[in-house]
Amino acid sequence: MGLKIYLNGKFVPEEEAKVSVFDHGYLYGDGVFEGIRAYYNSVFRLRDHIARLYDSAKAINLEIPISKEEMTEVVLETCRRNDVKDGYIRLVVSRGVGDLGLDPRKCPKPTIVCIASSITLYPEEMYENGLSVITVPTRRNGPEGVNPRIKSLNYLNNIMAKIEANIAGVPEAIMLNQEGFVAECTGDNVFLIKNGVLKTPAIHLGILEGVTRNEVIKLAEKRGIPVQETTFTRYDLFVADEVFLTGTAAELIPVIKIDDRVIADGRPGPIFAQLLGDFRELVKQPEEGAVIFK
Ligand code: PXG
Repeated sequence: MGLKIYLNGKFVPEEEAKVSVFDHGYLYGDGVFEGIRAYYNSVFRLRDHIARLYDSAKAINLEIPISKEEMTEVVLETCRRNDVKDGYIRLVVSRGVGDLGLDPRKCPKPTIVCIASSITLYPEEMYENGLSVITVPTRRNGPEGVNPRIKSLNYLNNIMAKIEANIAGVPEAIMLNQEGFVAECTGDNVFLIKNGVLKTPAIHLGILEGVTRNEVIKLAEKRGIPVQETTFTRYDLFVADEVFLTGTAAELIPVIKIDDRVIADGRPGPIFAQLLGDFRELVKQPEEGAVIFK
């Protein structure tokens, strides 16, 4: 595709964008990342993604050697060089090159990569008709280990869940936390609507605090829809009036079947439709400091 990749301060052709096999991002999944969207010539909630990246790095004791302002410019310049006005951006900071031991003190320089490319979306048909999903045996890892709030390069927990979804022939898996409460999907947050109230798992249950999740909560509040960040079980999903998922890649996508239980009448619900409409309007509004081409 001839992309220009940002790699440690330089833009290089994608064929030359190579990282050492001694990078601890490769050897141990030791690093953090962000998946970010650009819409209509502006990067969506860039400030929030940069903040989350630095918070993730802080949590794993990884000092990013450039400032947030410089990182913001890295993202914008990567979009410009690749002429990306609408697309998907992957920002990765790994511990860097070390030796074969896992001690991060052997890695003096973090590796920073930014890729701006296009996005493969779920087919439009899935937004209109909804997804069938399952809950899976693999539980979300708890906050006492690698806290799910850290967007770390170690996604094995989620990949195990994704494999279980693949085996079942469904596009997403809902993961429960260690106590059996609903946590999140492999790459999306979960919402339900019951009797006009919008509910989503609280952060402390062990989930990633999704940028899209937070925007959907604000959009619902703007519409006067009561929102609860709370605790719920599979039962609450089965008997919900509506269920949908949120994420940078998926935006808002409806769920119409979970573990073979049809949700309500099996059609995407009206509150979902309103919120998706609101979200698609929201992404048209450029955020200050996130415009790609001035
Ligand atoms: N939970 C998890 C575990 C995620 O990885 C979300 C929720 C949604 O967060 P945002 O901030 O995007 O609203 C994510 C992020 C993919 C892919 O290719 C998806 C994510 C990350 C990396 C890749 O589908 N989702």
